[in-house]
Amino acid sequence: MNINMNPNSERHQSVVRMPDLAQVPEDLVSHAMEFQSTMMMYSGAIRKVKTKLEVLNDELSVRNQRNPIELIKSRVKRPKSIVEKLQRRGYPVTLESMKEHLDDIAGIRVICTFVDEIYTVADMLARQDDIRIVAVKDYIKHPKPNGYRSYHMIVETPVFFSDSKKNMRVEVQIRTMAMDFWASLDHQLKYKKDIGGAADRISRELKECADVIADTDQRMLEIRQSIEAEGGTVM
Ligand code: 0O2
Repeated sequence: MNINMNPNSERHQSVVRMPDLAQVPEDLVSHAMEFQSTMMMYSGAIRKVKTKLEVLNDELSVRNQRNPIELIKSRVKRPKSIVEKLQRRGYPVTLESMKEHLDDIAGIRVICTFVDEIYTVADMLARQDDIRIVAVKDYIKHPKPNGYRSYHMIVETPVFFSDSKKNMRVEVQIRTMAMDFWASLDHQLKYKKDIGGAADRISRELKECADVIADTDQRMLEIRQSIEAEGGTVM
């Protein structure tokens, strides 16, 4: 592509011309601000639930001499993903519709070392009195047909702002490192559209890998339990 770098040329001006903000319709500006403020609330909810998980991790690591949580990742869903998900499900693409229909705008992913710790962390979070469990999907006991494994909770918790208290929903996905490795690759591969006739074979291979990973997770847990039964500790 040939781009004219002369700043005085008409072509250059057309490339760099910025929108005149005074011309941007007022309702667009107010919608943008409303969207930004809603996203700020979801960020607040993430921070609150993430802190709870960090405190639990600290407590468990003192008690068991081991960190059950390897890593906590979080994100607010990107506007493009929000629009795509609403459209895919046939909902209107509005802020109200997003708040009503999507429970994973605020997302936290907790990576545990061993499978049993997933349930320990989930139970401890669920028992807190300012956490309401909206839904649970146990894709570990009931893996998806493609092999996806993870423990999903939608939780609702009050978050306090300057002049209001809002009950905010957060999706918490809890999984082992091995499950996370598999899910990340699976997610990336979903965007590779040009695999054509290899799609069936790749899905089959991914499913086989998911099963091997689940078996390895189980065996690692059993090894840890054998060490503990002998009076040892796993750091
Ligand atoms: P992204 O880009 O990760 O945010 P539901 O709420 O029950 O109507 P939903 O939202 O599909 O339906 O719920 P589900 O099944 O609990 O899945 C929610 C999220 O789990 C997905 O979000 C993914 O993050 C993850 N997930 C579910 N299934 C798979 C899978 O087969 N492979 C991988 N890699 N991840 C999966 P999004 O919005 O689909 O995507």
